[in-house]
Amino acid sequence: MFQRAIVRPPAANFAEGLTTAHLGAPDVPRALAQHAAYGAALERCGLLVTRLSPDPRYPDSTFVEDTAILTERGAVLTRPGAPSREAEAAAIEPALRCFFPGLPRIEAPGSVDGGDICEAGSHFFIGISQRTNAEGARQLARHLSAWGYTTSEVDVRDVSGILHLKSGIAAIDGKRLVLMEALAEHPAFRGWERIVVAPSETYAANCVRVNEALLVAAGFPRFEADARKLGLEVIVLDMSEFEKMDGGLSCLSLRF
Ligand code: CIR
Repeated sequence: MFQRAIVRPPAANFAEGLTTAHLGAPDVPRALAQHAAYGAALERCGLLVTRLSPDPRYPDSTFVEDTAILTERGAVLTRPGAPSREAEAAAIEPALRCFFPGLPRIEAPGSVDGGDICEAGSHFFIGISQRTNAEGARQLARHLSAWGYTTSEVDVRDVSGILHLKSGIAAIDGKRLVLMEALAEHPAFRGWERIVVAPSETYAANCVRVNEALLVAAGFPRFEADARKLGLEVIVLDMSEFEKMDGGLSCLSLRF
């Protein structure tokens, strides 16, 4: 069960962030409205939501998920892999220290983006991507193993159309995974119950289980129908302005 979340609304210069999406520039007022609805959805799931101030020093800083890995047994501050985002970890550190006094960090030359880390029960899938490198994965695995978690790596560098591992997968719980089609047969997921997302709906694979609810992106009817069979409350959220900046539902919060 999650009790809290940390979010950071987008700053006025959100459109200056990194993107490969070619979907046009985000509309900031609209992004703020979508972000507010997202925060309200987390509250509806029972979470106490901390809203940090927008931080125009880092246009991508609304994607707080990338800055830390939070678990029930401890937390790790990441070292985001994009140079323009590296300092976001230090910027969020004070907000995390209140809850996680022991907060080891990923050290250079390691890099980790939280979007590459998928917690599924007591197992963590660690994506190797353009942002998370082998050294970062090794450091993170060491921390997680010390806390009694198991880990495995999934190299997504050759999977087209995804920035992070979690752009293509999500865990419903410790048995069930949502997977984009290109990852459905990956050996790392053998033995897991798999809900496969149609290629036309890949963006929907980044859904978020929050207590008894599942947050899903609006506009993906096939996945939404599958989600409604899972026995969870399905909360549908418009993510259009964040999708333009390569962001998904999970990126917008740190949940713990
Ligand atoms: C970036 O390229 O870093 C941001 N524009 C998007 C980050 C999305 N984060 C995530 O999927 N965890």
